[in-house]
Amino acid sequence: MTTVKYSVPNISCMHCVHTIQTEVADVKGVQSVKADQASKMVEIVFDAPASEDQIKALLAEINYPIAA
Ligand SMILES: [Cu+2]
Repeated sequence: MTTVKYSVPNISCMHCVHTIQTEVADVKGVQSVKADQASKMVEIVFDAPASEDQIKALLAEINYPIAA
């Protein structure tokens, strides 16, 4: 099990939080997703077959790219 924490500057409201949590939770292997509006951070716990590259690509695709 791997836990990652990303800064996602595009989080601006509860709708963003909901979208991120729903989309990332759909990835096979993802155990939990916690997006936080105040800190603009997303914490994700996952296992194979999910990968960090896949999660990063998905976030970019739904318009919530991770801060460089
Ligand atoms: Cu929003």
